[in-house]
Amino acid sequence: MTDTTESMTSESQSSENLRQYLTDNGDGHQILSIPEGTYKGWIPRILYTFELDELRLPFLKLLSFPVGGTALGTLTKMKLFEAVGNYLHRLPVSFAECTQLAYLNLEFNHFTAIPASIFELVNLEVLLLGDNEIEEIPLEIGNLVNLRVLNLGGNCLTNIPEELAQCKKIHHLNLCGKLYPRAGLQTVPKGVCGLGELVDLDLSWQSIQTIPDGFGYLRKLESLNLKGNHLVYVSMFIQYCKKLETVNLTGALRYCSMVPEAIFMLEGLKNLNLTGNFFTEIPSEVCGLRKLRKLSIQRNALLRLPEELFSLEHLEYLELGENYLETIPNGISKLKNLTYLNLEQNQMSSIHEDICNCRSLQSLLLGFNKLDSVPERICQLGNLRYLSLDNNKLTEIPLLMDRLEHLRETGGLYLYNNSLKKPPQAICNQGVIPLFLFLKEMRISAAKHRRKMILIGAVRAGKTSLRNALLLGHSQLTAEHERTWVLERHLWEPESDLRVQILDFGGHHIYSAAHQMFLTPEALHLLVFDYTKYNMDNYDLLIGDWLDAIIDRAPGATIIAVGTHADLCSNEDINDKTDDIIRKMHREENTKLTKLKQEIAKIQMFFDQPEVRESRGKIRDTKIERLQEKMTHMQKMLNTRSLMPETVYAVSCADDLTGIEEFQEGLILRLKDSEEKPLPDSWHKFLSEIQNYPEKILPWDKALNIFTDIMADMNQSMISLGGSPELSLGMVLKYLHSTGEIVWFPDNNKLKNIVFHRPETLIEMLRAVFRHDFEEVVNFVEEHGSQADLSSARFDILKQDFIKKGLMAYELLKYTLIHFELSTDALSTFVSLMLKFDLCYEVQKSSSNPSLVSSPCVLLFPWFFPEEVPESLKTKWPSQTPPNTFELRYCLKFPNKGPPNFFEKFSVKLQNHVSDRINWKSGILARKNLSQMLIQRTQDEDGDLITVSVRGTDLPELWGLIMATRNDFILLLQEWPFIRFKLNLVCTHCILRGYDNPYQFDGEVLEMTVPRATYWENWCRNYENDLIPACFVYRLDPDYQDDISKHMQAATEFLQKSMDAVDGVLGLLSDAGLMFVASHIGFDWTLISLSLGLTQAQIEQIQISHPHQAFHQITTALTTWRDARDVSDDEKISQLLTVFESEEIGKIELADLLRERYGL
Ligand SMILES: Nc1nc2c(ncn2[C@@H]2O[C@H](COP(=O)(O)OP(=O)(O)OP(=O)(O)O)[C@@H](O)[C@H]2O)c(=O)[nH]1
Ligand SMILES: [Mg+2]
Repeated sequence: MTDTTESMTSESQSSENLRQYLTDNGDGHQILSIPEGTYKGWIPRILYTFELDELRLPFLKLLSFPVGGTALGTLTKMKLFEAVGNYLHRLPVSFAECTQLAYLNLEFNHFTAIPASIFELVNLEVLLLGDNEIEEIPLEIGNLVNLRVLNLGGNCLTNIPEELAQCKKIHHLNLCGKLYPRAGLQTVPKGVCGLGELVDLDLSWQSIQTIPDGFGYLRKLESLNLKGNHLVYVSMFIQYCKKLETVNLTGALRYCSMVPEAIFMLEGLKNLNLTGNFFTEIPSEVCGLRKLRKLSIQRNALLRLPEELFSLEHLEYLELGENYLETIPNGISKLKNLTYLNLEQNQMSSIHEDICNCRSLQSLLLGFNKLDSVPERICQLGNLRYLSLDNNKLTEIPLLMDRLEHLRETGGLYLYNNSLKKPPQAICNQGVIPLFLFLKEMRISAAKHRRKMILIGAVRAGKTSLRNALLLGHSQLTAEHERTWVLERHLWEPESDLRVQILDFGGHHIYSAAHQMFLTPEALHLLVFDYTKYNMDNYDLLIGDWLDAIIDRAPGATIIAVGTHADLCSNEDINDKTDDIIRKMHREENTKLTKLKQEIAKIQMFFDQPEVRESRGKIRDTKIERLQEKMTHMQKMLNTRSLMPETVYAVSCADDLTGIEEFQEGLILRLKDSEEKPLPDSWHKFLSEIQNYPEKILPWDKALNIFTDIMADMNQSMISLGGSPELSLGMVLKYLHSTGEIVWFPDNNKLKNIVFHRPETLIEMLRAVFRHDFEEVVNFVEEHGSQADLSSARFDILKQDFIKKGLMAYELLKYTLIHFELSTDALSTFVSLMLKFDLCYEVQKSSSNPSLVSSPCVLLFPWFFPEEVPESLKTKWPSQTPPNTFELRYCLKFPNKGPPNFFEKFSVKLQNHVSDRINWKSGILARKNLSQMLIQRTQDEDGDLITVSVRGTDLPELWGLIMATRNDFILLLQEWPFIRFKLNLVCTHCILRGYDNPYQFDGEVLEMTVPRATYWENWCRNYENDLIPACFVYRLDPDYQDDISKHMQAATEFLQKSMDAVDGVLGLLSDAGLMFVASHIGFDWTLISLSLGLTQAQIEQIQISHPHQAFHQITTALTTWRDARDVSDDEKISQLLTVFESEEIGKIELADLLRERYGL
């Protein structure tokens, strides 16, 4: 009783245990999967009571299954049975009951024969009996007509019955033998040749000698493994196996002297393995395998490779190790898709340069050869992840090896067991990272050519994408939104002895102001444009203006033109555009040359005049001096012309990289066309030392210390340099600046004191200020604020001043650059730098901007003026000239386009003449005393137009403003000597009368003063009957005061006539009215002033303030009188008339005239 209970308990326990491995897949499907090794040699019998669909019993050391009542045969619903890796050698007869079984896996057991019960399982689709000890396949195999997969591999089969052919559905058949003892199939069995659905056939490790004709019946065969057979004959019928993609013949052809011809007829073949045979050659017929991707001929006796091999354009994987190859022939680069090439353990003493064009290569195995060198260009194989060069005879490796970036990540560079000297073997043995660092250092001192290369051109021309193509060797287009911000600097080393510092400028116009800091005549300039954007009308915008910018700043510079986006243009289009560009470049250059020569000849002619020749050098004449200066400047320009490019490189930076290779070759030639200049050891040492200097900016004194220490250390004299340490250092710095390694401006005494030993610092400083997103990015942080003496409230005010008006207070600048930790000196030098290059201007502190009065200095950045026209413009400057007001106006027209940044610079110069400015992007409204000034720029298809207008009652002052601004722009335009412009004075008469199309006088009129004793003329050609005051056309001559009152009389009279003059006292007491009065008064004005009540002291003050300007003195006296009296206007008038009519003054006529004119 107890026994039974116990056994029941243990049974229910083991049943519970077993159930944990039971799963139900949801649709009532029961699966029992007992994990490996759970039981050893047994399984609970309860198992046979389950209703199982699938049963998995792997590696449980099972010897057999029970027979009798509770046996395998009870699991009749079972569809899958797997008992891999046990010790089974038989199955119970009852297993035949499991007729629903479709999948049976008994691999890795001890069966010596296929159990008879299996042949009853006619629903079997997959039968896996691999790795047993089965010798025979009985005829009954033919019963299993539903079989699709049959694995009998790894047994000891001696013969295969023909009945196998009845299993017509088989598509995977494994009949491979064992390495030892070798199985005995001598030919491909007939039963196999009858399986028309066969896709995958493994017959490896048999003793097959023939592939019979019947093999051709296997039309669906894709993969065939015949490894380790003894083939002597392959039927030509194999070519009917058109789907065959993979054939493994490893060691199977040792009895063949040649690869059987039939193999090369397999047109669809993708993988062919011929490893381990004895071939000395690959037949040229290999070219028939047009789709081949993977070819292994490892461990043969190959002596050479046929050219035809390289016609296999799809080849990705080529394994040729352990042969007798002596070289890689030219042509291998035709294998564009090759990613793996193994040539280890051959006899190679050299490899053809052409290997360097196999750009897809990821693994290149060249170990165990006799190589004494590797091509320099191997460093172009940018995709390499594995490169073995160990066990060769290398004495040096290419110094640019570190360009193989991926090797750094994978560490897959092998150089052991060579005789390396450069770099030393010991360094190479240390691994990839130390080696790469060493190479970089070594190149700095070894480079023979150092150049700066500048990429310049319009916004989105393709500069950065071009730079990427050059630097990376493959396409990397920038994204739509990516713009270069100010500029970027990159080191490019296309060859180990050539170091190129690339400066890639952002094309945005705000940044173009910064270009000039970096352009140097020694640099090579790449002028980049986009072919798709070019049309015959925008030459200047895309090319001409940029060409000028280079020539202006870097006279004599080498210029190369590159058009990008060639992938988007037809050849015809490119040719047409190129012709047009070249023609225009040369035409414009020739025009400039002719003009220059003409100008020089003109000045020369002037100098050649006898009287000029006489006086030259004797008396100081500013005109002659100025002309002399001009001529020297022009001669210099003439002598330092850059050669215009003769060609335009058309390139695509997109994936196809069309034209890039040719462009790069041409570019390198140009970059190296100067004399070789290796860096002397001491200079190199100096460069490395300053590059390690920790501060952001290197002061001159510090540089000098470093330099003299090095020279002393190396025991070098400076005689051969400049003599003194200062001069020598100057030479070194100049050279390093011209090669782009550092930035240094020696021409300016203040700037000379700092060296930008890391040019990035300067770039970053410029970027800190010149940022389009200043408003969002620069915010207040307490800690920085206190360092820059800024409170949060003041920061806000100053920031607004900068964003809205372009005014940068010193404190804000300091705050913006706080991260650079600049000393006061360095900061002020940076300011000088920006001033020197016209990036900003210092403004006078003005009471009109009280928030900035306390700043030590204020800078104006016209590039940051707001876009919108101010609201107040309409009221402050009504479209019609107000009554009793003069208006003078001139226009400056640039037929194509104004010079870059001209308006901004002009705007800044204006600072000297006016106050109360309101600035916006395209205009300025300003004031001087009571005169107002409006400057506006407009653009249309005819070009750029700048209009300068002044309004007020003080005509001499208005003329003063006109002349001051005109002189400014004439001075500014000297920077662009070839710019075409037209200057016109707009007819004041037409303006004041409100005529629609005012007449325009030629700008030359501004060079003259008003003719003497001519007050009224009919000069306006639109209205020839109208008499107009002469002083509307020619400026009043400040040196000739006698006439002024007459001219003013004419001017004020004109005002009165042409407008509805304001009558009565108001009219007379207005500025214009008093000017009218003044124009009728002469030298007796002092007497009149005294009579009107001005003191002698006041009169003298007026005389001092306006020396030699009688008219001005009179009007000032009259307005002073008017403004000082605290009586009614009527009383003022009556006082004035009384004085005129007094006996002492005796100007009764004037009094009458005034009465009549103003209706008094
Ligand atoms: N299809 C094609 N697109 C190009 C090519 N070169 C440049 N691009 C595209 O043109 C746009 C501008 O290219 P970038 O290289 O950024 O031009 P950039 O001159 O550096 O522009 P900025 O730095 O803003 O002055 C990007 O969208 C690029 O992807 C080319 O050769 N072919
Ligand atoms: Mg760019």
